[in-house]
Amino acid sequence: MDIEKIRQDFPILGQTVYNKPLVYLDNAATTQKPRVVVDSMQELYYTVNANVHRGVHYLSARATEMLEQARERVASFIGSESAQNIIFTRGTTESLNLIASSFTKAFVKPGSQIIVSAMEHHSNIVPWQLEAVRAGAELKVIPVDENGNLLLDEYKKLFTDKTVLVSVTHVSNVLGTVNPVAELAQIAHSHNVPIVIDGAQSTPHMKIDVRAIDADFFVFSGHKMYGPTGIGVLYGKRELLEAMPPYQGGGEMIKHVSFEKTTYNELPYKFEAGTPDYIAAIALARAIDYMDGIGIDAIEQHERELMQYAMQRLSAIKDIRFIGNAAHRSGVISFLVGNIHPTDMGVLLDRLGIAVRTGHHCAEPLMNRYGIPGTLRISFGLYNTIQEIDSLIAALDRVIPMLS
Ligand code: C6P
Repeated sequence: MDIEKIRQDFPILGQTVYNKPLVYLDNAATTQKPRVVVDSMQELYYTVNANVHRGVHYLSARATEMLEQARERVASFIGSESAQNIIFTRGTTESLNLIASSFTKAFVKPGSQIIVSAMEHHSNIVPWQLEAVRAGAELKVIPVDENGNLLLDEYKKLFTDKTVLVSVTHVSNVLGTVNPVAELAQIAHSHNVPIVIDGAQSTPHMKIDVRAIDADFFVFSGHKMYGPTGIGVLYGKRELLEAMPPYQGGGEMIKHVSFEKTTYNELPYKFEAGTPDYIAAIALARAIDYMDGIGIDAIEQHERELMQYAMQRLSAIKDIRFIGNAAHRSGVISFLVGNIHPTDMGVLLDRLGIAVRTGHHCAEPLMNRYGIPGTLRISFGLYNTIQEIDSLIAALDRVIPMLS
């Protein structure tokens, strides 16, 4: 990978903040966008903008065709059996809310049990709580060990004849743990229970094959993988999506409407009420092309090297405590130093041009599990460099004595 050449594709990375070169290590929150993605959005607005699936005119037909090509592109990117299984949403959060709402209406009864894990993002906890309260269902939680691994034996024990669904993250946004999702799926399926995989933190970093995982649902956000904000994906198995009622009502999701009875459109349109963000969906396909152009394997290898180098340099810091030390990790490193508050460190690092994230990372139950208020988190993208890690270490060497 020619990182210097790649960095030229991301104009934002070339700037200085507080007169310091920007070192962007907050990629798990959102990634920067390459020119091809941003330019494609401008070009689409200038040349093909028209509402999709509605018009008889040239532009509408062209925009519709491009949206459907983008759906095909997303389908092939994650190994979906068909583009009909791909629903465009606003992001991971909306995808999870959609599943929670529609799946619950179809399959959850008073007393039903839904399994999540202790390392979930709030987006994979709160939608289930909202629905569980309404339906009289209960959440059960797979515990994590000290290193940030899911306890598989405990997971197996959580299943009862009331279990209706498992919903777990592929990669933890705090610990970086890559969960054994194919194994989790296989265990769920042995109890005839479907599984949702939150791919928000895996799709930017590794090859995804929803059929190899045998995921019943797989969700992710475009903005975390070099695509635009406001677009996300929900993959679902056909028989489940067919059995679930629509999430929102409105245009496009219907076949016929009368005041007596409405019938619904076929998949995937049944779940896409209203005008979709077709510009962002098409630009997401450009982001996928961009990642594929570099090669997902090359990205994974580069980020692995960054991770190893960062772990080696960070380990030399006195009183550092890593939160998350699983054998299989990706994308993020979370840590604390002595009893310095992570936010204080983050604010001072910012002044030195280093962008990191601090706090609970929308995973408060996980913070409680480790008895900490939050962490300082660095997270990698395909354009980060070894020199940037050196800059981070140099900055930490200045900041830590000031706060100790
Ligand atoms: N995590 C982070 O800095 P949205 O906001 O819908 O694109 O993604 C939500 C989400 C769901 N699951 C996981 C595992 C996530 O990491 C996120 C977003 C960001 O860690 C923002 S809190």
